[in-house]
Amino acid sequence: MFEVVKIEGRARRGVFTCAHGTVQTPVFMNVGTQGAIKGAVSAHDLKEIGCQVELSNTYHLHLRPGDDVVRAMGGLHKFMDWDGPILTDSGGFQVFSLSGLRKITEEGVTFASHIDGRRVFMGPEESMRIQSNLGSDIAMAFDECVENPSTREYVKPSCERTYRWLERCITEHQRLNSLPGTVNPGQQLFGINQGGVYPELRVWHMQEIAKLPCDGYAIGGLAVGEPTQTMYDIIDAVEPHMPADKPRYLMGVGTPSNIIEGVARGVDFFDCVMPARNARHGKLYTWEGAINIKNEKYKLDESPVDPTCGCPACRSFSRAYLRHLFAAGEMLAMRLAVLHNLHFYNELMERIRASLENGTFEVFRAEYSTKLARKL
Ligand code: PRF
Ligand code: ZN
Repeated sequence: MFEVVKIEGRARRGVFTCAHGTVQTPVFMNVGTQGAIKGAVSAHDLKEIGCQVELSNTYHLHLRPGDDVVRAMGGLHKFMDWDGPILTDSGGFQVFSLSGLRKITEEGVTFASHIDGRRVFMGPEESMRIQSNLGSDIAMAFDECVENPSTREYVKPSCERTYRWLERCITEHQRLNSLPGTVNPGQQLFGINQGGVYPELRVWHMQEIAKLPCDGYAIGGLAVGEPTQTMYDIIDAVEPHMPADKPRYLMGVGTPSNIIEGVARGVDFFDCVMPARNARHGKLYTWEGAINIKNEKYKLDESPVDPTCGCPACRSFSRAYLRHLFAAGEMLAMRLAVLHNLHFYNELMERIRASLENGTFEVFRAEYSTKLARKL
């Protein structure tokens, strides 16, 4: 269930309800690909840094430990001890970005596991069964994410097939939810828009999937090689055709300014590995712009990463100490840095939501969309 409670321009402040609670939107989902956030961060830490939704992956958990194992352990919520909302991606992206040789047919995709090279088949039904075994609150449709730019000759039949895959996902998802003993019978299903960088394919695909009974709609196939402005143009083209009463999710995006610009274009859900990945490389966000904590200039800096930040790292430790941990290759460096960056993203969303409530989102956007892109 989704309710839009405030609108400013095209930006929406909403409340999404699922089997494990309510989600205040716009929201950034924290990516825990394999049931943990990279950088030794557990589900318990996620609570402390203001995370609302945890995101895990069908592809990874199917290959290891196996979705049958997760199901036998009572589902992903119990397995990782996170009782909040979980969204699982379908594998439609990871199969294309991580696995080696792959063969796509109408049935689905045969690919080589990135772990041991073993051949695995995944189609819409397999993806739905895996996500049902994981027991996530939101399952994503099985799609093909093509890299940009791909030719129109490739993209057109691909997004037509992704449409047919969605029809199969819906049928299988409804069947699984009504089986006795299903881990999470309240699981919802989001469809995914594709169509490369071709506005007319994007709009056609969106209009078609909007007629199918999905609980929400995602825009996939962006932030995969196209210029940022092209990404914004595609969102602008697709958004008017997305059902206004359903949540909208921009997959795998992005930087703080991408998120602000996405919200301005009517997007409600985001996810990205970037804040965690940047953290592990020492790139930390502040409200004045990003810093590289490994820089010599922080050697004797007693201030926290961001003086206004309430994260576990900033509450206790100086920039000088974090810089030292990075230089010494301590695992604690990763952990503190990841906690800070994820907290920053969650706070970014909090501030966006507050500005929407006050009717000052455009003021916020004008101040921060470029400021947060600065490198200090
Ligand atoms: N499809 C799926 N997951 C995704 C994407 C997609 O297109 C993207 C693209 N940025 C990220 N994650 N299923
Ligand atoms: Zn902090």
